[in-house]
Amino acid sequence: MNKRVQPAEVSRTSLKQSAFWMPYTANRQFKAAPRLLARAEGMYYWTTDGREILDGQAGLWCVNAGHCRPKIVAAVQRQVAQMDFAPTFQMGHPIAFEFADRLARIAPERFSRVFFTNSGSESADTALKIALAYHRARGESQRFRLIGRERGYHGVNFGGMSVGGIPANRKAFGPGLPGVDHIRHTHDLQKNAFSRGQPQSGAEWADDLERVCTLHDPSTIAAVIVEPVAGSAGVLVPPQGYLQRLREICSKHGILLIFDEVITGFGRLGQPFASQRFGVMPDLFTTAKGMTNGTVPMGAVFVKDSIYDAFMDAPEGIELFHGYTYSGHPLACAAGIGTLDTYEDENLLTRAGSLEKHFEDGLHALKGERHVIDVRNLGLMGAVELEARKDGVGKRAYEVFLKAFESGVLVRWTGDTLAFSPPLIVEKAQIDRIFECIAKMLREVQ
Ligand code: PXG
Ligand code: PLP
Repeated sequence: MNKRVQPAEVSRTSLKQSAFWMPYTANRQFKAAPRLLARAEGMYYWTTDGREILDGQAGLWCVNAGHCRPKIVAAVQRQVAQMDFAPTFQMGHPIAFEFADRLARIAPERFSRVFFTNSGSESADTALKIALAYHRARGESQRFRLIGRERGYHGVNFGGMSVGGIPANRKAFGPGLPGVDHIRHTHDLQKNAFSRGQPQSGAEWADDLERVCTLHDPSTIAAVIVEPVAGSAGVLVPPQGYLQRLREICSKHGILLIFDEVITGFGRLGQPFASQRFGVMPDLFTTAKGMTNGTVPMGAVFVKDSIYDAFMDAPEGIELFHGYTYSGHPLACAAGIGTLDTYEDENLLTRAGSLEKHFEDGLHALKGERHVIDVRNLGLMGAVELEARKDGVGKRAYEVFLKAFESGVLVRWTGDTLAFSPPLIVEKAQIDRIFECIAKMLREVQ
């Protein structure tokens, strides 16, 4: 597997002037000392200088079946040669219908309708718009408010940013959508540090939604959007009973509950979707990432039949004035079908369940290592929170990330939290290697 890769055309010196404005990256720092990946297969990347890197973050939480899987590669190759693009506005192509039907088959019962987008951000904005239009279609257009949660991440477009709750993602971009409010987050180190799986304490934090309902009058609220497990903010696992309570409050007030399953969807928690793992059903849920194994950008919003039906009750004509040029793109659909085939062949959508205990034990063995103030996990999602160093938040975790990469292990860092989400094909020995590497690096950093 460890074939040497020819260095790409970019050299270190030329990158300094490169035209590529990199997303969510310290551009000047990176271009001065780049980390370049050239090839991938299974659990591994190879850098441009031929070093093997164990992928502990499934690309960016998306490569759930591992890299360059044959059925996905072949499906995309076939499709690109057969039909590169076809419109889905007032036109169709069979593969988009086929993929939507395949998706509906693995979704929870009564979620048999799928709206295609091209990313998690577009899924979030699409779900919020469907929620508003649904209420209007039913004569409740006074429901215009959208409620998110502190520390939530719903992508970077204006809707998702507005309901999102990570300060750095919001502060430079003005007031965002009107009519948005936030409920409190569920992170409490004093009560729940080092919880294995769902923390015991904190179901009552869902009652913060009642506070927001009282403040605004619940009949003005269209929807509440939350990640079942918050990913970007550093793997925040919902306390036992929390999501159930959120569901009850939404149902009581006629508010739609949206789960953002962009990370939790497609097997990350040991079931196809988090709603199945928690036994709590939203009204809509958003997906992306693992839907095509990251191969071609795509996302989708799944809606309950009753929501779709409300639109179809309207007089003949376009029922929802929304859609993207690339909604249902043929290459993405081909990648998605190849992905579902791979997940099914290898039972990957439930495999996280069988590895969860091993992953949890390995991760929690980091308790007691220097700087570690919390360890959290569910399914194959895990995080280690470090004490921030005096010279700046995030500096210590960044150093661990750099050192781990130098020694051949790729993990994610966000603030002072290290996050772990290996592809669902990961073997136990590879899980051990990731955590052993992190333990070693924690001993080496200041
Ligand atoms: N919702 C959730 C819950 C996400 O995790 C998005 C929406 C947006 O998806 P797109 O495809 O527009 O990026 C995400 C994406 C990280 C990290 O470092 C997380 C995401 C993306 C990039 C980095 O944790 N999540
Ligand atoms: N901007 C312009 C000028 C357009 O014509 C379109 C689509 O036709 C868009 C933006 C939206 O692009 P997309 O459908 O790829 O999201």
